[in-house]
Amino acid sequence: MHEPAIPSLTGADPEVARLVQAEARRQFEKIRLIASENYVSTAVLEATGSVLTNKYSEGYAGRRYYEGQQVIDPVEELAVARAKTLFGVDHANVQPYSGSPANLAVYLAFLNPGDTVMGMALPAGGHLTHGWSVSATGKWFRSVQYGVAKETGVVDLDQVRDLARAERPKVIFCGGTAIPRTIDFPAFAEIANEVGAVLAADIAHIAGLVAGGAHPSPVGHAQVITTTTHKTLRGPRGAMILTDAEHAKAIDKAVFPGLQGGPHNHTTAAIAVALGEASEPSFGLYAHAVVQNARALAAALLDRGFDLVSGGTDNHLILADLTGKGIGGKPAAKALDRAGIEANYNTVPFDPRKPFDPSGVRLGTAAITTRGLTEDHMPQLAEWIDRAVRAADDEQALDRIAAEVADLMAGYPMPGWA
Ligand code: DSN
Repeated sequence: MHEPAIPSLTGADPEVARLVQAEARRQFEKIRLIASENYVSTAVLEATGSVLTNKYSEGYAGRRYYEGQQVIDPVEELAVARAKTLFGVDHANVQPYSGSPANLAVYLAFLNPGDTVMGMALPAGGHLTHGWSVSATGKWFRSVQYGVAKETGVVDLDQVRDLARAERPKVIFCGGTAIPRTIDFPAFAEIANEVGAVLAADIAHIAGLVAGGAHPSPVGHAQVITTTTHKTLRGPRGAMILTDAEHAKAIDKAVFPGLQGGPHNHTTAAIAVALGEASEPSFGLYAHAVVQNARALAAALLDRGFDLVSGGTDNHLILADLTGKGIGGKPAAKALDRAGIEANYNTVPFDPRKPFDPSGVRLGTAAITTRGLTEDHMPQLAEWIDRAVRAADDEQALDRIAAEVADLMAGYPMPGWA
């Protein structure tokens, strides 16, 4: 049963309640390896579901366009203060609705349409909003894109430097959505300084690892840091922008009134709760365990002949190229899902296949670590993944794996399910 219980919803709208219960059960029974997902605490769920959703509060604390902010102002101030302390930054804006709006605020703050932005190409591991062609950021700005070296699968900083010197971008993005290795923030900062660009570090994937000391921090290197709050940071769906003092005002103006109306105050409260949780010593242990689990899973997959981009991982994320296994990423992800193992198909660098039918799957260990799985479970996970990929057309074999998976996960509690 969903926890907190949902008796009012069940009475008022049994159809929606049934779907919520079904999703809670699904999350409980599966091994969730989608690298951008996690399980929030029951406290975060309660804050998200609170009456704060009823309130409008355009503006910032002490400077709102609506009355009745006696409670909302301290909520937002608390979230801001916790973000500043946790990450050690001068300024935090906790209002962006999610990661893409947070990144758009960087464009609005520091670029005019047609100006040059540089980011990591989507197929190399970047994000749509780092200037990829189909995104507004690639259509309305002059975007130049860097990638990874073919031999190593890791970002080619010489290429980044050469491109930056030639193209003189006003903003450089580092970070992305499918980067299994440590991001070298000091090296990016050196390049950005040389060409006079603002360095924006998008740490959406690794924010929890940074907060927990399991990945180097971009603070002191990137003037602007964007992040979602719901991946390794384990908060509600939302985002933040962290800046130094110099870039604070431009970012605040870009978020509101530049891009957004009223902030989602129930989300702001839940972000504050998650930031409080991430300040506890136990969160540092969690962040390190996420990385240990990813390393152990990568090693077990390599033992089973999987080809991993960059040869492994330094963080929570693994990108497997399934070409050698004779299956595309999409049929593999569908087979894994039927086998109770949730992942997403993903392009790999230099992928000869199309983005909607690419060669890879992306795996992450943030959610299973929250459930309590350890390095000792990773060989078993790799065995199930291998079996599922081999038996992709055999529904009975996949269902047998799903039953084994559900059996294991039944022993590991899930916040949100009782
Ligand atoms: N959808 C996010 C992810 O899965 O990484 C990025 O937008």
